[in-house]
Amino acid sequence: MPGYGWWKNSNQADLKMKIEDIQLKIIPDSRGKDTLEATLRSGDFEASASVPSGKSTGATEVAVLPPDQAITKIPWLLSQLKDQQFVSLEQFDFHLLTLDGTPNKSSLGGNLILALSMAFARLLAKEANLELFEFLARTSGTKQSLPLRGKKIKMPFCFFNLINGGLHAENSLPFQEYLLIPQTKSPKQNLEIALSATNVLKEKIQSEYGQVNYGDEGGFTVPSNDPLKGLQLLQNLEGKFGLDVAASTMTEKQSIEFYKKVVEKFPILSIEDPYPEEDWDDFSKITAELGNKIWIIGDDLLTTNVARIKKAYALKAVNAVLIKPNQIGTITETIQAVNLAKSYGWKIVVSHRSGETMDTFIADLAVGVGADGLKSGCPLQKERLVKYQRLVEIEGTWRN
Ligand code: 2PG
Ligand code: MG
Repeated sequence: MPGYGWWKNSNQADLKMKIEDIQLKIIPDSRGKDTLEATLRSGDFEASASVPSGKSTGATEVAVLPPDQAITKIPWLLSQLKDQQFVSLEQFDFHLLTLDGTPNKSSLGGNLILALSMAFARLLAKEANLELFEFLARTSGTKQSLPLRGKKIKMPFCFFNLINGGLHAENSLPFQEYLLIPQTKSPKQNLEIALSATNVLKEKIQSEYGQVNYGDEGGFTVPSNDPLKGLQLLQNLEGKFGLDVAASTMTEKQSIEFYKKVVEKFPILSIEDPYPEEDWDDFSKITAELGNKIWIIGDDLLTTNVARIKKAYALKAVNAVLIKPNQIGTITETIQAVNLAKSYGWKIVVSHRSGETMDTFIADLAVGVGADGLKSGCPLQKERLVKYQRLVEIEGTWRN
């Protein structure tokens, strides 16, 4: 741990970083699908990052380049980046956007650009002798948590997706995610609660259905068409509940009356994507009806995109946003989306994707931007667990 004075000595304006090497590897994600891991080197510093991929993707997400094509871009990219001095993450990211030159990052690929952006953030953090979450806090200007060491850090609630449905599970419930959201302020305690909840659920599902199966995010699957079944199974577990309906992937639309009843009957904290992603009117209606009681979270609706977030604010379509760096493709733009949503007073939930890697960047991002939640699937799958464990590590090491 760096000693006293770490803050004063890590003035970002003093940092200058030259990229000397880029390595790009193809690695398998949690579904066994190819994805990218980038490593950047600058002087004595080296940093890596890998990117996830979604299955229930929003139509307005940035383009993804097949990993083998991304590899062919590296010699040219290196020739463009070498010998340039970068003084900030923002400068580096905007340089990549200029090199890409397309509105949806289709030339270099949002996945390649994001892997480089994340790795560069880690390089800058290393050079400044900061933990990644501290670097991200400073970069995003998260005032309430600066300086982070020696003060109480705001930790996000954990959104544990214990029951998987929709596109993430075969022969399963119509809604994509049934989340348990324990309400203690400690990620360590919340993780313990979620892990013991998985034992209870496993027994319940085993005795009711005679077998136990798992979905893409490591949660249980349940062979039922009844959208309420997942919530009934969560009943009596410790914490509030969340739903990700992922309505863009469904054929049938639920009525507002249905959602009102759900909120009356269960301890609901949040409902994500209750309607398909171009259904702005229905989003506005449900936020008017239920927004004073629960979080209406926009995921496919907003795709971490500042223009869509502005539209949602104008239409009062949500009161919370899901933040996924790979929907927009750079960490700088991700932070812009967070800061805009915060200026509207919305809740911020940082999220993984259904195809994940062992990278824990989003845990640092959630703490760094002072998010209200971190959604990272079911802790029974290692790619999900490591992100919750990183929160526990931050809590144990840096929080008073
Ligand atoms: C979601 C995500 C992550 P996907 O809809 O919120 O849980 O799924 O990555 O498949 O878009
Ligand atoms: Mg979603």
